[in-house]
Amino acid sequence: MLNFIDGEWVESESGRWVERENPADSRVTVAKITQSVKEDVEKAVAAAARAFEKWRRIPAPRRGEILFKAGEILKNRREELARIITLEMGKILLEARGDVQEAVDMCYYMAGEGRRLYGETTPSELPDKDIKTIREPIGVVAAITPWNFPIAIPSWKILPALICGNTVVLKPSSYTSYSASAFIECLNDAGLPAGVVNQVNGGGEIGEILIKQSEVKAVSFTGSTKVGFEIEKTAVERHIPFMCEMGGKNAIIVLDDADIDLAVNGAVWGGYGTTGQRCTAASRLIVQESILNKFKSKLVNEIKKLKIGSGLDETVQIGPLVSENQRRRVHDYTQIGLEEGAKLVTGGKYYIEGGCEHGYFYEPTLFENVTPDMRIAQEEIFGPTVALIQCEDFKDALEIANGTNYGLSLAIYTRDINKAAIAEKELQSTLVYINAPTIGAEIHAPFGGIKNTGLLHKEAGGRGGAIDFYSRVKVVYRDYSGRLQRAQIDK
Ligand code: UN1
Repeated sequence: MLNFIDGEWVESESGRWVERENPADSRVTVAKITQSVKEDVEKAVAAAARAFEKWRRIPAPRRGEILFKAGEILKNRREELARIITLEMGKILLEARGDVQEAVDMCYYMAGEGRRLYGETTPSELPDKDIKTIREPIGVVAAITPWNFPIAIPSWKILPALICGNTVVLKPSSYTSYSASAFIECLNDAGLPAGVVNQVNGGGEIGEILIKQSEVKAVSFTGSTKVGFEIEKTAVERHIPFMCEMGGKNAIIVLDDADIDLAVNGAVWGGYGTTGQRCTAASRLIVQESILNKFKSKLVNEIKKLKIGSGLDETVQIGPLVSENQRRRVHDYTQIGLEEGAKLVTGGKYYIEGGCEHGYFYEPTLFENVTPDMRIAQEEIFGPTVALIQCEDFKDALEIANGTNYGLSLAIYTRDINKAAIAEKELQSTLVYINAPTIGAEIHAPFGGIKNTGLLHKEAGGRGGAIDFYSRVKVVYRDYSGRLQRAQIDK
């Protein structure tokens, strides 16, 4: 996979390449990726800075037409792109199609935003004078994206940035450069002018170099809290806006009045969908003690039915983990859970059956007797490991759910409308789900977190979403009185 700089696919000046293997069968190479160096980053940023001067002057509705066309191209190529995602990072085809669909939706939505980049008008306190606000782009935006949504997440960052008139340099995860390139190719085919979007491939050090370039005027990152905090520091030192979406330790609360079968289905989808590799994954199930046994036996029953294997097999529900490192990390947490005194209900092992021996497969894992302070109940694992935590009552459930350093997504299953209403207010996360699992955010509402998950700015649509991050407000005072008028002084 080449870099994409100033409208051209180019090899890095380093001449160095790395191979990306198929996580479902590590003997197979999926892509060869050019490894960038500082010079590549500088060229990409320079191209984006040049392109900005033209792009920002194109009327937003016209920019929107290009994004709309990109949506059409992505939709037409959805199947092919989904296969690339599955091959490269392992998620099952059904979900890979959803990954592409998020980008399609985001194209259409942001295309429409091109006609809705509203400002405000307000009367002045002085006669023959008015006040309006307009939105302006910021400049070159650095987008640093993870591997778990290899097309959706780049789309969340790039499309709103573009509609606002910014230009972008994307540094995708080194595990998913191929999927990212396929997405960038679609944007290019839609007719984006050269330099408006650029892609540099490489590891974390390339992201670091990127955000230190003086022409980079904003950074948007999704990934671990550790890296995100470093990026925030650099952004503050450089005095540029940042939006970091970081770790999560999401939970589903199940109260004794809940529809248990519905909650079990939600727990399986939320906990094991994408093999647990979502920042929104439900890695904690907080269940009221009176229904715990019933809930657990139904849950285990469902977990045992899950088919593990290559994501290309349409009958499979659990694909591999993205890498051997990630599998080791998941397995380390299994050991940690056992050492802490939690009890393994099911899973906890590498999965090497039925042709899976060459991939990074891991059994869907469930722990019980987990106490809220255990590391497996506090730290983000990012794999198919779920902790079952018992709670006494509603109040206890809320306390446990809120008792982590993260605040992305929390869910509650209950048929009591009053409890649902209280939970909506008391749960400490940006996303709250009632009678639905923690995953499945839609693109036209804001997305993000509080606490160590995220700070101020949010992604995606709606008020307080990405448009507010990728544009800034300018206030225009127009005085048509023909005389000097002094605010706060003249009456
Ligand atoms: C992520 O895991 O980083 O709500 C994003 C969801 C998806 C996005 C997940 N729409 O689960």
